[in-house]
Amino acid sequence: MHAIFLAGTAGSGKSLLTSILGPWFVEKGSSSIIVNLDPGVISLPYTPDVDIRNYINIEELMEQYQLGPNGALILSSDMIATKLPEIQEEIDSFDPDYAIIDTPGQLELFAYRESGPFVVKNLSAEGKVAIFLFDAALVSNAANLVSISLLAASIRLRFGIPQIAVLSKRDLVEKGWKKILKWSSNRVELEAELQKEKDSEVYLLSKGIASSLAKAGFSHELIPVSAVTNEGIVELSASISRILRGGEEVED
Ligand SMILES: Nc1nc2c(ncn2[C@@H]2O[C@H](COP(=O)(O)OP(=O)(O)OP(=O)(O)O)[C@@H](O)[C@H]2O)c(=O)[nH]1
Ligand SMILES: [Mg+2]
Repeated sequence: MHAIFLAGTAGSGKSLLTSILGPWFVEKGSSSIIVNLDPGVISLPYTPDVDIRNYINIEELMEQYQLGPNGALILSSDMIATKLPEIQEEIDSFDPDYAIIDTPGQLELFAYRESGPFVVKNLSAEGKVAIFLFDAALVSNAANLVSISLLAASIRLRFGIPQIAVLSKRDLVEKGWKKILKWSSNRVELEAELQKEKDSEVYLLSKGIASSLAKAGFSHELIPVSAVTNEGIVELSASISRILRGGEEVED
């Protein structure tokens, strides 16, 4: 079984992309299941095969520990790791080729407290990869692109597994996505764009971060994807296969 984690800022499109990827793998002849790791989610665009909400109930936590919604979200996030044995057993009972794992909307709770990285590192799977979603709506200017790249690098550090960078909601930036891809793949273009920044501190900081990420070998060549029109899914799945199966691609 290979594990594919979907991560990204709140609302970046993790759940919708999860709902597309699951059936996509099945259509291509692999078995896949969808795992929801978000204890706080109310409605999902898919029916999960494995659901953390069967183990953690936010409303019960609020009542039991007299917590407000934020306190309950933090506690529920910390509890995810304690449920790993049950989640693992459920996933293994399906014996799928791929487990597509949708992570909580509150990236900072999942990634920066101990629980999320524990689950990512300790889930037992043949191969693991994280898809990090760059929300097209958030990276339409160069300084923002750098700042989300920094977040992606930070998530790479926290999870400790290979990462694929996706420009999500590509259909929402019909004209702008090519520009974003150009910045993400060409440092000269990126720096030229950053130079237009009026705030000199923002300019210097983003230029320095972009340069450090490049020096560290952290490349974030973005794959533009739309979970509405399905554009980019073929490229994304090829990239997943390259990482997980060492180049042996899912039949197209
Ligand atoms: N146009 C368009 N809208 C999208 C796309 N992907 C997601 N959306 C919309 O963006 C909103 C958020 O999508 P979700 O899939 O719930 O995002 P998420 O990252 O799971 O959100 P949280 O779990 O709440 O952080 C929804 O209204 C989706 O319909 C896309 O590719 N194109
Ligand atoms: Mg979601």
